[in-house]
Amino acid sequence: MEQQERVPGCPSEKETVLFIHMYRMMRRIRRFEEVAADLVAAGEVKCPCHLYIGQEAIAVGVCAALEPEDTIWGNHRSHGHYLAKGGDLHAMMAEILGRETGCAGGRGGSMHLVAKEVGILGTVPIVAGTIPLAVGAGLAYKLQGKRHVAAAFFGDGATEEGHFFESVNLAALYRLPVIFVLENNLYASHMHLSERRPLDNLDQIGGLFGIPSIRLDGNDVLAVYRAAVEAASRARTGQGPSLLECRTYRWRGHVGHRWDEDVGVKRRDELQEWLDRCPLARFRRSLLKWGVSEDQLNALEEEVEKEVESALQFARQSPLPGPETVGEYVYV
Ligand SMILES: Cc1ncc(C[n+]2csc(CCOP(=O)(O)OP(=O)(O)O)c2C)c(N)n1
Ligand SMILES: [Mg+2]
Repeated sequence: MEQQERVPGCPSEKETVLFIHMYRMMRRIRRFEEVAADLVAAGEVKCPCHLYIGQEAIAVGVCAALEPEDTIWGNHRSHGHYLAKGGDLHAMMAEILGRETGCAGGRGGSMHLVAKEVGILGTVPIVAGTIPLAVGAGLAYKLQGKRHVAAAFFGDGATEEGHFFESVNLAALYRLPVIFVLENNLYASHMHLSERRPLDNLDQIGGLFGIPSIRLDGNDVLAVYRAAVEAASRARTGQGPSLLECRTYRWRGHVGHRWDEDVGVKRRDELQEWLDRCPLARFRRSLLKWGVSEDQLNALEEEVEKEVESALQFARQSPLPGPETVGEYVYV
């Protein structure tokens, strides 16, 4: 970074290094998703893909606050969670193309990502399905005396499942080291929050169980990061779980590459407003303001572009699982 006069509120050099890394992660997710959208449109990706574009700040903000040994759990829309926690880009590209080299051997597709070596213990499309699993991991850490944290990423729709409440209750009661990351993108499939709930008050859920529960601008990566640092620190010091309601917006359709402008009560009018609140553009502007050079960011973006191209080439050249392996992994 060039020597600049420090303006108040300007991050330290160490923070700037972290923030540039976070921007790279956001950019990697965005670019992966754009390429995945094109592959879906072209029919090259056969599995359903629920794109994370627009929500990048949440995965990146939370994962930047976690340690490598901490674990995360995701849902059907988890490409971003996987990359943010350090999952291998090539292995995810191969997975969505159903290749043997994929992170789940090409058998899981977009909705079943796993990378134990970096703490991604599973993404599962059963809505709310991994929330109790994160609580189970938290219970294990507590019983084993480990200082790890388990984070569950889930959508607003998942709060409509009963076991979400059972999970928060158990984690609160036993003060388990869990972070509940509620990504409120205002939609569950094609229904807006206002068509599903009488009140827009999901941030109050934690209060019912006596745990911190806050509403955040989920498009502000630093707001998410700071809240996650606090939640992780509480978890590690035996103070129990926290719930972060991160407000955001799903840019693309529920599943696939389209924009879904014809669904939901207000989506056609509100989409542009949310595009204008792009979490990447916003963070990029902040980095420039803090003295990071345009050249450095352009170079970083170019590197990410090449990485994603290389992942696609790798995936396309990888073999499909052989028919003789069809019975593998079916029975333990
Ligand atoms: C138990 C269960 N019920 C219904 C579905 C079908 N389904 C898949 S995604 C989804 C909506 C989830 O909405 P939300 O949790 O807000 O996540 P988002 O898609 O907005 O990221 C539904 C109903 C499912 N996969 N699992
Ligand atoms: Mg949702």
